[in-house]
Amino acid sequence: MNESAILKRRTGFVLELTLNRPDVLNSFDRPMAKLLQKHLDDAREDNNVRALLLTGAGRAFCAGQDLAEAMPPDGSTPPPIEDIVAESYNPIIRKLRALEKPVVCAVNGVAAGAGANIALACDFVIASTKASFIQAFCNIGLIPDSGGTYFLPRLVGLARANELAMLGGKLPAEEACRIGLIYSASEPEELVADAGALAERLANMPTKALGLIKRAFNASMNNDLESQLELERKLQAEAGASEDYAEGVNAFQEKRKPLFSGK
Ligand code: T3D
Repeated sequence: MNESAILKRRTGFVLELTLNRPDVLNSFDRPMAKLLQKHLDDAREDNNVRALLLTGAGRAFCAGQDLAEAMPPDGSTPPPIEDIVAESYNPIIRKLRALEKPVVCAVNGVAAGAGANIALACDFVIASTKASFIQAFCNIGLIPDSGGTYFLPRLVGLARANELAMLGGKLPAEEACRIGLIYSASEPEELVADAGALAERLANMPTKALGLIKRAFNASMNNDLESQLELERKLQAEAGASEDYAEGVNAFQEKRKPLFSGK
């Protein structure tokens, strides 16, 4: 496994992962997809990681599937497309959504195909005003994968989802922000600082509660109100048993800033 395809850096409680194949706009081949899966597994297990920051090296965030792997130019037999989806992208999306820690995606440049949808599966997407989002799939005769058909209509409604998925155009970051597809847009020279500050802020919040919020929102996509109320009752019991809940209330009563441990 070529470990340099994703760079890893820890600052405080934030783990930063940088997609690092800039010559091919950080597109994913299978080893790189497996490496991201491994880093997500490690992040889940490491109690000192309380927020994840995902970004890309060079001028792009990620151009999705490496098309040279999907259809080798030398004419050799490509891996079955359904295997690529099942082994590369579906596990990444599942792991991102199941990770009970906040994930910030700093989209530094174009995010296309699976690259766009991996970003949208993160909890906060903050993009450079020079970045854009392209559901590039239909431009090459494919359908959105990596959760695109799930998240797009939920995030922006069917009309805009149809536009993005069926016309495959370039959506600039500020427009993506305006329609509610992403959290915010930053000037290019401010993106690193803005995304880092957001990740650091999240990493010092009550991690357990943030994780439970994520679990509740994941479930709410498919639940009716009654099921969701019941789930909230159970998850609130979990949150209420955390050390951070005790600290939060104590700090309030003592009129000081809380110091959350993530436990
Ligand atoms: O098996 C399966 O396919 C199933 C899985 C599907 C998941 C998917 O993600 S399907 C969608 C795959 N992605 C795309 O179709 C996007 C393809 N790329 C583009 O449309 C454009 O590159 C961009 C709009 C993203 C950026 O355009 P631009 O003009 O800024 O850059 P460029 O010149 O097109 O690309 C720069 C280099 O990156 C170029 O290489 P070169 O000529 O300098 O040697 C280009 O070939 C390479 N590159 C860009 N995207 C990919 C790629 N190489 C491999 N795979 C890519 N996806």
